[in-house]
Amino acid sequence: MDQSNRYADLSLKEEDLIKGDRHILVAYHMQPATGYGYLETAAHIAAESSTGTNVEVCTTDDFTKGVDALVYFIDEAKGVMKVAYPIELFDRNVTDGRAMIVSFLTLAIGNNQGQGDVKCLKMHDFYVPWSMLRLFDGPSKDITDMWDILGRPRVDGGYIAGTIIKPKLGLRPEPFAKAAYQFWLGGDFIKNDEPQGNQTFCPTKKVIPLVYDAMKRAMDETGQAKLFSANITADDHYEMLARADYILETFGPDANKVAFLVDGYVGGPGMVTTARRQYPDQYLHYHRAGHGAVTSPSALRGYTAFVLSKMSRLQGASGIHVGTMGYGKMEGENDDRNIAYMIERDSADGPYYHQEWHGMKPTTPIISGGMNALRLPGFFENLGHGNVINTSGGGSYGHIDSPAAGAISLRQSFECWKAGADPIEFAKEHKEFARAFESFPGDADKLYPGWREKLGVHK
Ligand code: CAP
Ligand code: MG
Repeated sequence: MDQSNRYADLSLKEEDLIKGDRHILVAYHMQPATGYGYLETAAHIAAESSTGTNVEVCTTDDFTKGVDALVYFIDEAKGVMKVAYPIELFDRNVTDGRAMIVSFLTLAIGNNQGQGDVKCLKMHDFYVPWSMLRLFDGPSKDITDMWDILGRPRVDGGYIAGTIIKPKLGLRPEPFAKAAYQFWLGGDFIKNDEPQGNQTFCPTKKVIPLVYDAMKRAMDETGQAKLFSANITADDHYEMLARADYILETFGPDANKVAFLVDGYVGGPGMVTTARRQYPDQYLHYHRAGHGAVTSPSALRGYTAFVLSKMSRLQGASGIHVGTMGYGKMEGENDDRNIAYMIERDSADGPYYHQEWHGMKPTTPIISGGMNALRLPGFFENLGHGNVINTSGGGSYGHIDSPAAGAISLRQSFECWKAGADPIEFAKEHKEFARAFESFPGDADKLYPGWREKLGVHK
Protein backbone atom coordinates (compact mmCIF):
# COMPACT_ATOMS: atom_id res chain seq x y z
CA MET A 1 0.00 0.00 0.00
CA ASP A 2 1.39 3.39 -0.98
CA GLN A 3 1.25 5.56 2.17
CA SER A 4 3.09 8.55 0.77
CA ASN A 5 -0.05 10.70 1.00
CA ARG A 6 0.10 10.44 4.76
CA TYR A 7 3.77 9.81 5.62
CA ALA A 8 5.56 12.13 3.19
CA ASP A 9 5.48 15.88 2.76
CA LEU A 10 8.20 17.02 0.42
CA SER A 11 7.14 20.64 0.77
CA LEU A 12 8.50 20.77 4.33
CA LYS A 13 11.71 22.79 4.58
CA GLU A 14 14.58 21.58 6.72
CA GLU A 15 15.36 25.07 7.99
CA ASP A 16 11.76 25.46 9.20
CA LEU A 17 11.85 22.08 10.91
CA ILE A 18 15.06 23.11 12.67
CA LYS A 19 13.65 26.50 13.64
CA GLY A 20 10.48 24.82 14.93
CA ASP A 21 12.55 22.85 17.49
CA ARG A 22 9.98 20.01 17.57
CA HIS A 23 11.56 17.32 15.39
CA ILE A 24 14.49 14.93 15.42
CA LEU A 25 15.70 14.76 11.82
CA VAL A 26 17.31 11.65 10.41
CA ALA A 27 19.20 11.15 7.14
CA TYR A 28 19.29 7.62 5.74
CA HIS A 29 20.91 6.01 2.74
CA MET A 30 18.11 3.89 1.33
CA GLN A 31 17.53 1.62 -1.64
CA PRO A 32 14.18 -0.11 -2.07
CA ALA A 33 13.96 -3.81 -2.92
CA THR A 34 13.28 -4.64 -6.55
CA GLY A 35 9.76 -3.75 -7.60
CA TYR A 36 9.15 -1.03 -4.98
CA GLY A 37 9.02 2.71 -5.66
CA TYR A 38 11.37 5.07 -3.82
CA LEU A 39 8.87 7.45 -2.21
CA GLU A 40 6.45 4.62 -1.46
CA THR A 41 9.18 2.71 0.41
CA ALA A 42 10.41 5.82 2.18
CA ALA A 43 6.87 6.52 3.38
CA HIS A 44 6.50 2.94 4.59
CA ILE A 45 9.71 3.41 6.59
CA ALA A 46 8.33 6.58 8.20
CA ALA A 47 5.09 4.76 8.98
CA GLU A 48 6.74 1.71 10.56
CA SER A 49 9.06 4.02 12.50
CA SER A 50 6.28 6.09 14.02
CA THR A 51 2.50 5.63 14.06
CA GLY A 52 1.81 3.20 11.25
CA THR A 53 2.12 -0.26 9.83
CA ASN A 54 1.66 -1.64 6.32
CA VAL A 55 -2.12 -1.03 6.30
CA GLU A 56 -4.46 1.62 7.75
CA VAL A 57 -5.83 0.75 11.16
CA CYS A 58 -9.30 1.86 12.26
CA THR A 59 -8.10 3.02 15.69
CA THR A 60 -6.07 5.91 14.25
CA ASP A 61 -7.47 9.32 15.21
CA ASP A 62 -6.55 12.93 14.43
CA PHE A 63 -4.11 13.19 17.31
CA THR A 64 -2.28 10.12 16.05
CA LYS A 65 -1.87 11.70 12.64
CA GLY A 66 -0.37 14.79 14.27
CA VAL A 67 2.62 12.76 15.46
CA ASP A 68 3.32 10.89 12.22
CA ALA A 69 6.96 10.81 11.14
CA LEU A 70 7.22 12.44 7.73
CA VAL A 71 9.59 11.92 4.84
CA TYR A 72 10.54 15.50 3.94
CA PHE A 73 13.31 14.92 1.41
CA ILE A 74 14.30 12.27 -1.10
CA ASP A 75 17.07 12.09 -3.66
CA GLU A 76 16.45 8.89 -5.50
CA ALA A 77 19.55 9.17 -7.67
CA LYS A 78 21.82 9.43 -4.63
CA GLY A 79 19.72 7.05 -2.56
CA VAL A 80 19.18 9.56 0.26
CA MET A 81 16.00 10.09 2.27
CA LYS A 82 15.32 12.24 5.31
CA VAL A 83 12.63 11.82 7.93
CA ALA A 84 11.30 14.30 10.52
CA TYR A 85 10.26 12.61 13.78
CA PRO A 86 8.02 14.67 16.09
CA ILE A 87 9.64 14.65 19.51
CA GLU A 88 6.41 13.45 21.12
CA LEU A 89 7.07 10.03 19.62
CA PHE A 90 10.00 9.38 21.91
CA ASP A 91 9.61 7.64 25.24
CA ARG A 92 10.43 9.52 28.45
CA ASN A 93 11.43 8.17 31.86
CA VAL A 94 8.66 7.82 34.44
CA THR A 95 11.20 8.68 37.10
CA ASP A 96 12.37 12.05 35.82
CA GLY A 97 10.86 12.74 32.40
CA ARG A 98 14.20 12.48 30.68
CA ALA A 99 14.92 11.06 27.23
CA MET A 100 16.54 7.75 26.33
CA ILE A 101 18.61 6.62 23.36
CA VAL A 102 16.97 3.20 23.38
CA SER A 103 13.69 4.80 22.31
CA PHE A 104 15.39 6.76 19.54
CA LEU A 105 16.89 3.49 18.28
CA THR A 106 13.66 1.53 18.62
CA LEU A 107 11.94 3.95 16.27
CA ALA A 108 14.58 5.30 13.95
CA ILE A 109 16.56 2.08 13.54
CA GLY A 110 14.01 -0.48 14.70
CA ASN A 111 11.56 -2.58 12.70
CA ASN A 112 12.43 -0.60 9.58
CA GLN A 113 15.71 -2.57 9.51
CA GLY A 114 13.85 -5.73 8.60
CA GLN A 115 11.31 -4.44 6.10
CA GLY A 116 10.82 -6.68 3.09
CA ASP A 117 10.50 -3.72 0.71
CA VAL A 118 13.91 -2.38 1.70
CA LYS A 119 17.21 -3.44 0.16
CA CYS A 120 19.41 -1.17 2.24
CA LEU A 121 18.68 1.33 4.96
CA LYS A 122 21.50 2.89 6.93
CA MET A 123 21.41 5.94 9.16
CA HIS A 124 24.18 8.40 8.29
CA ASP A 125 23.28 11.40 10.42
CA PHE A 126 20.69 12.79 12.79
CA TYR A 127 19.88 16.19 14.24
CA VAL A 128 18.64 16.74 17.78
CA PRO A 129 16.70 19.93 18.57
CA TRP A 130 17.42 21.78 21.79
CA SER A 131 14.00 20.80 23.18
CA MET A 132 15.17 17.16 23.09
CA LEU A 133 18.90 17.58 23.59
CA ARG A 134 18.32 19.14 27.00
CA LEU A 135 16.61 15.89 28.10
CA PHE A 136 19.70 13.75 27.61
CA ASP A 137 22.27 13.28 30.37
CA GLY A 138 25.40 14.17 28.39
CA PRO A 139 28.80 13.47 29.96
CA SER A 140 29.41 14.27 33.63
CA LYS A 141 33.20 13.96 33.38
CA ASP A 142 35.41 14.77 30.42
CA ILE A 143 39.03 15.02 29.33
CA THR A 144 39.52 18.20 31.36
CA ASP A 145 39.05 16.11 34.51
CA MET A 146 41.72 13.68 33.30
CA TRP A 147 44.12 16.55 32.59
CA ASP A 148 43.41 17.98 36.03
CA ILE A 149 44.24 14.68 37.75
CA LEU A 150 47.42 14.43 35.66
CA GLY A 151 48.41 17.90 36.89
CA ARG A 152 48.00 19.54 33.50
CA PRO A 153 46.10 22.67 32.46
CA ARG A 154 42.37 22.11 32.00
CA VAL A 155 42.53 23.72 28.56
CA ASP A 156 44.60 22.19 25.77
CA GLY A 157 46.12 19.71 28.22
CA GLY A 158 47.45 17.53 25.41
CA TYR A 159 47.91 13.91 24.57
CA ILE A 160 47.13 11.16 27.08
CA ALA A 161 49.41 8.19 26.44
CA GLY A 162 47.59 4.98 27.15
CA THR A 163 47.62 1.27 26.63
CA ILE A 164 45.52 -1.85 26.91
CA ILE A 165 46.79 -4.72 29.00
CA LYS A 166 47.96 -7.35 26.52
CA PRO A 167 47.70 -10.21 25.95
CA LYS A 168 43.97 -9.73 25.73
CA LEU A 169 43.28 -12.78 27.88
CA GLY A 170 45.44 -15.32 29.63
CA LEU A 171 47.32 -13.27 32.23
CA ARG A 172 46.95 -14.32 35.84
CA PRO A 173 46.74 -11.57 38.51
CA GLU A 174 50.47 -11.13 39.22
CA PRO A 175 51.66 -10.90 35.60
CA PHE A 176 48.66 -8.68 34.86
CA ALA A 177 49.59 -6.18 37.56
CA LYS A 178 53.24 -6.37 36.50
CA ALA A 179 52.27 -5.45 32.94
CA ALA A 180 50.34 -2.46 34.30
CA TYR A 181 53.25 -1.33 36.47
CA GLN A 182 55.69 -1.57 33.59
CA PHE A 183 53.59 0.66 31.34
CA TRP A 184 52.79 3.22 34.04
CA LEU A 185 56.50 3.85 34.53
CA GLY A 186 56.32 5.71 31.21
CA GLY A 187 52.64 6.32 30.38
CA ASP A 188 49.46 7.85 31.80
CA PHE A 189 46.45 5.64 31.21
CA ILE A 190 45.70 1.93 31.14
CA LYS A 191 42.47 0.27 30.19
CA ASN A 192 41.29 -3.27 30.64
CA ASP A 193 41.04 -4.99 27.32
CA GLU A 194 37.34 -5.40 26.69
CA PRO A 195 37.10 -9.16 27.38
CA GLN A 196 38.93 -8.86 30.70
CA GLY A 197 36.58 -9.19 33.65
CA ASN A 198 36.33 -11.81 36.35
CA GLN A 199 37.78 -14.85 34.61
CA THR A 200 38.50 -17.80 36.89
CA PHE A 201 42.24 -17.51 36.21
CA CYS A 202 42.22 -13.79 37.04
CA PRO A 203 39.45 -12.99 39.54
CA THR A 204 38.50 -9.33 39.96
CA LYS A 205 38.96 -9.49 43.71
CA LYS A 206 42.48 -10.77 43.31
CA VAL A 207 43.71 -8.65 40.43
CA ILE A 208 42.22 -5.23 41.31
CA PRO A 209 44.14 -4.84 44.62
CA LEU A 210 47.32 -5.77 42.76
CA VAL A 211 46.61 -3.21 40.03
CA TYR A 212 46.07 -0.53 42.67
CA ASP A 213 49.31 -1.52 44.33
CA ALA A 214 51.06 -1.28 40.93
CA MET A 215 49.54 2.17 40.38
CA LYS A 216 50.74 3.40 43.76
CA ARG A 217 54.25 2.13 43.17
CA ALA A 218 54.37 3.71 39.70
CA MET A 219 53.08 7.01 41.10
CA ASP A 220 55.72 6.96 43.86
CA GLU A 221 58.45 6.17 41.42
CA THR A 222 57.51 8.72 38.75
CA GLY A 223 55.95 11.43 40.92
CA GLN A 224 53.03 11.53 38.44
CA ALA A 225 49.38 10.58 38.69
CA LYS A 226 48.20 7.49 36.77
CA LEU A 227 44.79 6.47 35.43
CA PHE A 228 43.06 3.09 35.16
CA SER A 229 39.95 2.33 33.13
CA ALA A 230 38.28 -0.71 34.68
CA ASN A 231 35.84 -2.83 32.74
CA ILE A 232 32.50 -3.14 34.56
CA THR A 233 30.57 -4.56 31.60
CA ALA A 234 28.10 -7.29 32.64
CA ASP A 235 24.63 -8.46 31.65
CA ASP A 236 23.18 -7.65 35.03
CA HIS A 237 22.84 -4.12 36.39
CA TYR A 238 23.58 -5.37 39.92
CA GLU A 239 26.69 -7.20 38.76
CA MET A 240 27.94 -3.95 37.19
CA LEU A 241 27.36 -2.13 40.44
CA ALA A 242 29.05 -4.87 42.46
CA ARG A 243 32.15 -4.66 40.28
CA ALA A 244 32.20 -0.88 40.26
CA ASP A 245 31.68 -0.56 44.01
CA TYR A 246 34.40 -3.09 44.72
CA ILE A 247 36.84 -1.24 42.45
CA LEU A 248 36.08 2.18 43.98
CA GLU A 249 36.42 0.80 47.49
CA THR A 250 39.74 -0.82 46.63
CA PHE A 251 41.19 2.34 45.10
CA GLY A 252 39.83 4.32 48.07
CA PRO A 253 41.62 7.67 48.16
CA ASP A 254 42.69 7.25 44.53
CA ALA A 255 39.19 6.43 43.23
CA ASN A 256 39.28 9.62 41.15
CA LYS A 257 41.95 7.90 39.03
CA VAL A 258 39.51 5.17 38.03
CA ALA A 259 37.43 5.32 34.86
CA PHE A 260 34.71 2.79 34.14
CA LEU A 261 34.80 0.97 30.84
CA VAL A 262 31.53 -0.26 29.38
CA ASP A 263 31.25 -2.22 26.15
CA GLY A 264 28.34 -0.09 25.04
CA TYR A 265 27.50 -1.55 21.65
CA VAL A 266 27.18 -5.19 22.73
CA GLY A 267 25.86 -4.10 26.13
CA GLY A 268 23.39 -1.58 24.79
CA PRO A 269 22.23 1.84 25.93
CA GLY A 270 20.98 0.60 29.32
CA MET A 271 24.47 -0.43 30.26
CA VAL A 272 25.93 2.94 29.31
CA THR A 273 23.26 4.83 31.23
CA THR A 274 23.68 2.59 34.27
CA ALA A 275 27.33 3.60 34.42
CA ARG A 276 26.56 7.27 33.66
CA ARG A 277 23.86 7.62 36.30
CA GLN A 278 25.22 5.41 39.05
CA TYR A 279 28.78 6.75 38.87
CA PRO A 280 28.70 10.38 37.73
CA ASP A 281 32.03 11.01 39.46
CA GLN A 282 33.90 8.54 37.24
CA TYR A 283 35.05 9.10 33.67
CA LEU A 284 32.85 6.85 31.48
CA HIS A 285 34.85 4.99 28.83
CA TYR A 286 32.67 3.67 25.98
CA HIS A 287 34.29 0.72 24.23
CA ARG A 288 32.44 -0.31 21.08
CA ALA A 289 33.42 -3.92 20.28
CA GLY A 290 31.07 -5.40 17.70
CA HIS A 291 29.99 -2.08 16.22
CA GLY A 292 31.47 -3.03 12.85
CA ALA A 293 28.52 -5.40 12.34
CA VAL A 294 26.36 -2.35 11.67
CA THR A 295 28.78 0.53 11.12
CA SER A 296 31.15 -1.01 8.59
CA PRO A 297 30.91 0.70 5.18
CA SER A 298 30.25 -2.81 3.87
CA ALA A 299 27.06 -3.09 5.98
CA LEU A 300 23.96 -2.11 4.02
CA ARG A 301 21.85 -1.61 7.12
CA GLY A 302 22.44 -0.21 10.57
CA TYR A 303 24.13 3.14 11.20
CA THR A 304 27.57 4.62 10.79
CA ALA A 305 30.36 5.02 13.33
CA PHE A 306 29.57 8.75 13.20
CA VAL A 307 26.01 8.07 14.39
CA LEU A 308 27.22 5.71 17.13
CA SER A 309 29.61 8.35 18.43
CA LYS A 310 27.07 11.15 18.31
CA MET A 311 24.61 9.03 20.30
CA SER A 312 27.30 8.30 22.87
CA ARG A 313 27.68 11.99 23.72
CA LEU A 314 23.94 12.28 24.33
CA GLN A 315 24.10 9.19 26.55
CA GLY A 316 26.90 10.72 28.57
CA ALA A 317 30.03 8.84 27.52
CA SER A 318 33.10 10.76 28.68
CA GLY A 319 35.10 9.15 25.89
CA ILE A 320 34.40 6.75 23.03
CA HIS A 321 36.59 4.87 20.61
CA VAL A 322 36.42 6.55 17.23
CA GLY A 323 38.89 4.42 15.32
CA THR A 324 42.18 5.58 13.91
CA MET A 325 41.07 7.31 10.70
CA GLY A 326 43.05 5.03 8.45
CA TYR A 327 46.29 5.09 10.50
CA GLY A 328 45.75 1.91 12.55
CA LYS A 329 44.54 -1.63 12.06
CA MET A 330 40.77 -1.11 12.00
CA GLU A 331 38.53 0.13 9.20
CA GLY A 332 38.49 3.90 8.83
CA GLU A 333 39.22 6.89 6.64
CA ASN A 334 41.01 10.23 7.01
CA ASP A 335 37.74 12.13 6.93
CA ASP A 336 36.46 10.24 9.98
CA ARG A 337 37.86 13.35 11.67
CA ASN A 338 34.31 14.68 11.56
CA ILE A 339 33.41 11.97 14.11
CA ALA A 340 35.93 13.45 16.55
CA TYR A 341 34.84 17.03 15.82
CA MET A 342 31.16 16.24 16.37
CA ILE A 343 31.75 14.83 19.85
CA GLU A 344 34.41 17.25 21.09
CA ARG A 345 33.11 20.61 19.81
CA ASP A 346 30.15 22.73 20.86
CA SER A 347 29.09 23.29 17.27
CA ALA A 348 29.93 20.93 14.43
CA ASP A 349 28.94 19.75 10.96
CA GLY A 350 27.95 16.17 10.32
CA PRO A 351 27.55 14.69 6.85
CA TYR A 352 23.98 16.06 6.62
CA TYR A 353 23.25 18.22 9.66
CA HIS A 354 24.88 20.97 11.64
CA GLN A 355 24.54 20.37 15.38
CA GLU A 356 24.68 22.87 18.23
CA TRP A 357 25.43 21.21 21.58
CA HIS A 358 24.50 24.20 23.77
CA GLY A 359 27.31 23.63 26.24
CA MET A 360 26.88 19.87 26.70
CA LYS A 361 30.24 18.50 27.86
CA PRO A 362 32.43 16.94 25.19
CA THR A 363 33.16 13.26 24.65
CA THR A 364 36.84 12.51 24.18
CA PRO A 365 37.85 10.73 20.97
CA ILE A 366 39.71 7.60 22.10
CA ILE A 367 42.20 6.56 19.45
CA SER A 368 42.95 2.86 19.41
CA GLY A 369 43.58 -0.19 17.29
CA GLY A 370 47.00 -1.04 15.90
CA MET A 371 48.58 2.29 16.83
CA ASN A 372 52.21 2.92 17.75
CA ALA A 373 54.67 5.80 17.94
CA LEU A 374 55.41 5.65 14.21
CA ARG A 375 51.81 5.94 13.12
CA LEU A 376 50.81 8.73 15.51
CA PRO A 377 52.46 11.78 13.86
CA GLY A 378 50.46 11.26 10.66
CA PHE A 379 47.34 10.72 12.73
CA PHE A 380 47.78 14.00 14.66
CA GLU A 381 48.46 15.85 11.43
CA ASN A 382 45.25 14.55 9.91
CA LEU A 383 43.17 15.35 13.02
CA GLY A 384 44.82 18.72 13.58
CA HIS A 385 45.35 18.29 17.32
CA GLY A 386 46.48 15.80 19.93
CA ASN A 387 43.97 16.38 22.74
CA VAL A 388 42.91 12.75 22.75
CA ILE A 389 43.32 9.58 24.74
CA ASN A 390 45.30 7.06 22.76
CA THR A 391 45.54 3.43 23.77
CA SER A 392 48.27 1.49 22.02
CA GLY A 393 48.40 -2.12 23.22
CA GLY A 394 50.70 -3.69 20.66
CA GLY A 395 52.41 -0.30 20.29
CA SER A 396 53.52 -0.42 23.94
CA TYR A 397 53.95 -4.09 24.77
CA GLY A 398 55.48 -4.65 21.33
CA HIS A 399 58.32 -2.15 21.92
CA ILE A 400 61.59 -4.06 21.92
CA ASP A 401 62.97 -2.44 25.07
CA SER A 402 60.06 -2.44 27.54
CA PRO A 403 56.44 -1.34 27.99
CA ALA A 404 57.74 1.82 29.70
CA ALA A 405 59.91 2.55 26.67
CA GLY A 406 56.85 1.92 24.49
CA ALA A 407 54.88 4.43 26.55
CA ILE A 408 57.66 7.01 26.36
CA SER A 409 57.92 6.52 22.60
CA LEU A 410 54.22 7.39 22.29
CA ARG A 411 54.65 10.63 24.22
CA GLN A 412 57.74 11.51 22.21
CA SER A 413 55.82 10.93 19.03
CA PHE A 414 53.25 13.54 20.16
CA GLU A 415 56.06 15.94 21.07
CA CYS A 416 57.65 15.38 17.67
CA TRP A 417 54.42 16.25 15.89
CA LYS A 418 53.72 19.22 18.15
CA ALA A 419 57.17 20.63 17.48
CA GLY A 420 56.66 20.16 13.74
CA ALA A 421 59.88 18.14 13.72
CA ASP A 422 60.97 15.62 11.12
CA PRO A 423 60.42 12.19 12.78
CA ILE A 424 63.78 10.81 11.69
CA GLU A 425 65.64 13.87 12.98
CA PHE A 426 63.61 13.73 16.20
CA ALA A 427 64.47 10.05 16.60
CA LYS A 428 68.17 10.87 16.58
CA GLU A 429 67.65 12.76 19.84
CA HIS A 430 65.00 10.52 21.42
CA LYS A 431 66.03 6.97 22.15
CA GLU A 432 62.64 5.37 22.84
CA PHE A 433 61.13 6.88 19.70
CA ALA A 434 64.15 5.71 17.69
CA ARG A 435 63.78 2.19 19.05
CA ALA A 436 60.14 2.19 17.92
CA PHE A 437 61.50 2.09 14.35
CA GLU A 438 63.30 -1.14 15.15
CA SER A 439 60.30 -2.47 17.05
CA PHE A 440 57.88 -1.95 14.16
CA PRO A 441 60.11 -2.23 11.07
CA GLY A 442 57.22 -2.96 8.72
CA ASP A 443 55.60 0.37 9.61
CA ALA A 444 58.97 2.13 9.56
CA ASP A 445 59.70 0.88 6.01
CA LYS A 446 56.32 2.04 4.81
CA LEU A 447 56.15 5.41 6.56
CA TYR A 448 59.80 6.46 6.69
CA PRO A 449 61.68 4.87 3.76
CA GLY A 450 65.45 5.00 4.19
CA TRP A 451 65.16 5.11 8.02
CA ARG A 452 67.83 2.45 8.53
CA GLU A 453 70.57 4.43 6.83
CA LYS A 454 69.49 7.70 8.40
CA LEU A 455 69.36 6.25 11.92
CA GLY A 456 72.40 4.05 11.43
CA VAL A 457 70.54 0.80 12.02
CA HIS A 458 72.15 -2.03 10.09
CA LYS A 459 70.45 -5.25 11.14
C1 CAP B 1 43.40 -2.40 20.55
C2 CAP B 1 42.19 -3.06 21.17
C3 CAP B 1 40.88 -2.25 21.05
C4 CAP B 1 40.52 -1.78 19.65
C5 CAP B 1 39.02 -1.60 19.43
C6 CAP B 1 41.95 -4.45 20.57
O1 CAP B 1 44.57 -3.14 20.77
O2 CAP B 1 42.38 -3.29 22.54
O3 CAP B 1 39.87 -3.05 21.57
O4 CAP B 1 41.14 -0.56 19.46
O5 CAP B 1 38.75 -0.97 18.21
O6 CAP B 1 41.51 -5.32 21.34
O7 CAP B 1 42.12 -4.62 19.37
P1 CAP B 1 45.95 -2.80 19.99
P2 CAP B 1 38.20 0.52 18.13
O8 CAP B 1 46.41 -1.43 20.43
O9 CAP B 1 46.92 -3.86 20.40
O10 CAP B 1 45.65 -2.83 18.53
O11 CAP B 1 39.13 1.36 18.93
O12 CAP B 1 38.25 0.86 16.66
O13 CAP B 1 36.82 0.53 18.65
MG1 MG C 1 40.63 -4.34 22.97
